[in-house]
Amino acid sequence: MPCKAIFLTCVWFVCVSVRLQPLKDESNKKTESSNNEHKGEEKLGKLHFTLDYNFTDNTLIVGILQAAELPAMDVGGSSDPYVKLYLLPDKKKKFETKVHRKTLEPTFNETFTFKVPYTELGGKTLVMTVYDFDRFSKHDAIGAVKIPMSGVDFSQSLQEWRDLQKAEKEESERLGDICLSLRYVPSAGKLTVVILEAKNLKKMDVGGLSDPYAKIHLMQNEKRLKKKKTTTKKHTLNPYYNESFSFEVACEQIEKVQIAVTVLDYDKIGKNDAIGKVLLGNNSTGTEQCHWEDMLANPRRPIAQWHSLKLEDEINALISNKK
Ligand SMILES: *[C@@H]1O[C@H](CO)[C@@H](O)[C@H](O)[C@H]1NC(C)=O
Ligand SMILES: *[C@@H]1O[C@H](CO)[C@@H](O)[C@H](O)[C@H]1NC(C)=O
Ligand SMILES: *[C@@H]1O[C@H](CO)[C@@H](O)[C@H](O)[C@H]1NC(C)=O
Ligand SMILES: *[C@@H]1O[C@H](CO)[C@@H](O)[C@H](O)[C@H]1NC(C)=O
Ligand SMILES: *[C@@H]1O[C@H](CO)[C@@H](O)[C@H](O)[C@H]1NC(C)=O
Ligand SMILES: [Ca+2]
Ligand SMILES: [Ca+2]
Repeated sequence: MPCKAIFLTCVWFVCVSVRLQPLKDESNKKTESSNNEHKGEEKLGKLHFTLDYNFTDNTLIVGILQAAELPAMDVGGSSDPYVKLYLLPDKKKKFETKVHRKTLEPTFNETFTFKVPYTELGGKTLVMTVYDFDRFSKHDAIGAVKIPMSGVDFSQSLQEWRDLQKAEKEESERLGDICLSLRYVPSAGKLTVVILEAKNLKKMDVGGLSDPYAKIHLMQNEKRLKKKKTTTKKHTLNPYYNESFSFEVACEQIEKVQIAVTVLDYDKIGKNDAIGKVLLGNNSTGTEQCHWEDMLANPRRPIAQWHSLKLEDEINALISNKK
């Protein structure tokens, strides 16, 4: 491992170590209180949602209204909740709400639409998971509500509060995480992307490793304007890059552009496979949107953040839901 003495990655380590201590205390407290109740049930808060089925255009409409009594996941006694939802067994088509900063009682008030024939609906399970957003580490799942569609009466619309249950471990299909920093200098019209590092990348090669590199596209209206790429790191799932790329983006243009970062596995023979992607900027969603907004709100300052890599169709589904 190379020395990671640069400022940006330092911030990450500091934050994580500051976070871990109080979190431990918190979980100790939780165990005590649940022992006292002698129910063995953790209080994870609750979620208010609606369910409707539109028989004309065969869509399941899920309204994520609000959450309440969420546990504090961060130092300072708060959380930054957002909700991810999908219809099992299809995990590729996922939706997510906006992140709400520093609150245990978020009002989301967003609706999401799954296209699914009524005859197939019975075999599916709606999963709504509340996460705590964290800039410098993996996001913690607070809890989830799972609803088998076979048990729902769709002759009328359903509106309900449900207690969050302990969420299952992150799906095994994880593609990995990438840490990058964004910096925008409006006066110079300069956008700088630093690809810092990636970790826990998916194994793409027979030997159980990958040869990752990242491609960075500046895009507008789905058109690629500029392309850059990092060096390739051989035989690793945790590459360290610290490579910087600058793009000229005028002030009037910055609200309209996107940065797509794709991590690929280099192969000597054949096509290089994409491992996963993140999309920042116009039309981005969830934590990516959060990062971009922070960059715009802090001109001249590099803002680093971890992101989970996503599949191309997952991103497209998230975007098409936003329009
Ligand atoms: C990361 O890149 C910056 C800018 O090029 C450089 O100043 C710094 O020394 C690098 N850090 C490491 C650990 O390579
Ligand atoms: C179902 O969808 C159709 C087509 O989008 C729309 O016209 C209709 O109002 C919807 N029905 C309900 C009950 O929302
Ligand atoms: C939720 O959204 C609807 C429609 O966009 C709006 O009419 C309503 O006022 C919103 N409610 C809250 C509590 O924000
Ligand atoms: C944003 O999404 C809309 C609808 O999907 C699309 O028409 C538009 O081109 C997108 N904007 C950019 C900058 O990609
Ligand atoms: C994204 O770009 C479209 C036009 O391409 C614009 O209508 C929309 O407001 C932009 N969205 C944001 C969040 O800036
Ligand atoms: Ca947080
Ligand atoms: Ca390879």
